[in-house]
Amino acid sequence: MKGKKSNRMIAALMSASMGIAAIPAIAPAAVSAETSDAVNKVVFSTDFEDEDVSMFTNRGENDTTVLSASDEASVSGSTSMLASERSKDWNGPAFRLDDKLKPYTEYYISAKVKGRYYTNATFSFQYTNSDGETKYSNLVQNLSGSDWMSVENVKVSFTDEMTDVFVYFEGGQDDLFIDDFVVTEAAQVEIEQDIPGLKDVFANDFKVGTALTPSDLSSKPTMDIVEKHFSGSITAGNEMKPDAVLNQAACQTYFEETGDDTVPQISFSAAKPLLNYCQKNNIPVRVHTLVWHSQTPDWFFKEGYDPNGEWVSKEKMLKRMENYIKAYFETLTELYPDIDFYACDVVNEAWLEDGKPRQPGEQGSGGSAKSAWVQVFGDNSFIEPAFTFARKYAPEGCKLYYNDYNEYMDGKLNAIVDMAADLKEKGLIDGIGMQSHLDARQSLDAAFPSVSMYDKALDKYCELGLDIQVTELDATTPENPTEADFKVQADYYKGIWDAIYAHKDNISAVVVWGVTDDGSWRAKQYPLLFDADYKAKPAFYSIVEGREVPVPKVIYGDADCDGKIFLNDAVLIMQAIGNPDAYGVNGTEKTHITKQGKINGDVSNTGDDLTNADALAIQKYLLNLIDKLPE
Ligand code: 9MR
Repeated sequence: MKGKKSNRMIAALMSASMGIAAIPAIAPAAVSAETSDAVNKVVFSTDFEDEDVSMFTNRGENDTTVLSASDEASVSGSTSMLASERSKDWNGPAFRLDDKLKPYTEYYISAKVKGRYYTNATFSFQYTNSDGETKYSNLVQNLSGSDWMSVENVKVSFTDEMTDVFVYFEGGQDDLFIDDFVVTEAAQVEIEQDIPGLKDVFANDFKVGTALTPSDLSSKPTMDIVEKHFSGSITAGNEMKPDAVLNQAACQTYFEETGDDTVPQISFSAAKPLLNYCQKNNIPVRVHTLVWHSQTPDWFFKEGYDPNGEWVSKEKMLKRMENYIKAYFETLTELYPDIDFYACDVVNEAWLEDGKPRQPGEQGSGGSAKSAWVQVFGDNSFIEPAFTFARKYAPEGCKLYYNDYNEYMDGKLNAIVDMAADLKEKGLIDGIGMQSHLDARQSLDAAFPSVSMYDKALDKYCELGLDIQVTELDATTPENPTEADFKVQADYYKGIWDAIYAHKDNISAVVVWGVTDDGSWRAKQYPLLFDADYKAKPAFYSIVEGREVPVPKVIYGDADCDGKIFLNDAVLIMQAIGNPDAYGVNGTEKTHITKQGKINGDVSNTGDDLTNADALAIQKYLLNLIDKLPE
């Protein structure tokens, strides 16, 4: 110890007008350069001048990395941390977060990294989920060069369901030097509470929801926005798609043990954090998606579940499809009996813009348009069995949708309408999912589709007599948007939303594809209603302006809000009193009493809490002992 100055664990306050190159944790996405006036706090910092590397470890198992203080290279002072004797790419210095930091809190991590001669390092994140599985994601890739490289203010956060949460450097096998490692706790952001909740404005019209990925769950402001605006419906952004659900190793093991290769094995471990959230908060879920050409592994269609195997026969694939859909719904409803899985995208994106099926082939081969389903079936004849099996196995109340993008373009639109009319006649389909990935561009004239084109598509789908859901709404600006671009985006959103509203009698849900711009799959084009600072954008205001939050109509006695007064209203009140955890306003049962139900049910001594007298008054009313409610 050379008695040098240490600045570890200083809780110094530091103004956060610094440039934040913020990359969301877990699902590394867009980089946004945000500034904020809020005050951030340094919670851990070391420049290794005290030669203490004890807060870091190697990555365990058989990681051979040895960590030491070194004066061979440094950025500040004369000392850094050296990670030597690395024998695998994945070996490297790691810093544990969950034993020092708080869950559901945003942190920024900065550090400097350098190879002895040259390096191509990656800064990564890992955690263990509630099933004991370890998940990894790359936060910053291509830290390449021979000099010091920086990771700057990389956003990380974690939930209380995650354990053994680490950030670490990896890549190559050469020595790595690390210096100036700083963890900053982001100032707590309060979302705007003085604006109307989107879901409340349209409460009498349709559900309003969004898509989430597990990384959203650890961001408190994101989830505050979800609760206020989007808690009418949640779609998993990726975690309920075939590639997330199908388990290749389990499929192969089942095949080896039974000789049966038609019973695909599935797991919802990726979706669990999201589904746990929906269950806890009583949020209805859209199931997205069962049968799709994309995000579906090729091995699912191959002999022996082997990506290099032969394609299976259509007969075998039909059996796999049935067993997969059966297992999907059975597992889901067994794990989450209380979640309202109210809609399911049974088939996604099967028609091309010219109204033809996709080209046959492996998913990755020659562009994203190819479909292994078409490869095995020869054409789009896999659609009908998919709906047949979904109808057979979906839980009661789960409506079945065909879902697609560019759904307003003639060729595709006509193909969807023809297909849907046929499926409707056979009683197999309930609705159309209009993804609605739109482009506002730089003027209303340039926007694609135009509002009137979108409106006409709505007309066509409505004529089918099926339900419609807007399933993935977003509308892009040009890159590097100006104020004027956001204004165009707002006008465009208003036009589109007005068109949707005009068809509201046929529309049961409108789902926006993400919460804040920086989390969008099209982040560079800022397509959503809230910005990276969690503020409502002009597009948000354009939708709610001129609209009122409807005052719910009180129907005295109608505690279950089904529009009728019946004995089950009295029963629900008694359940809510007797078992509030299950049936109270925040209850876990699907049939718990709602806030409105509580108001409706308060029919004796109005103004007090629900009591047995309320249940009794309803019974007296039903027996004609009193002639009106409240008594
Ligand atoms: O939002 C999803 C994004 O995170 C994935 O990288 C992408 C990969 O296919 O899928 C996105 O969601 C898609 C949705 O499932 C179907 N319609 C198009 C959406 C945007 O690509």
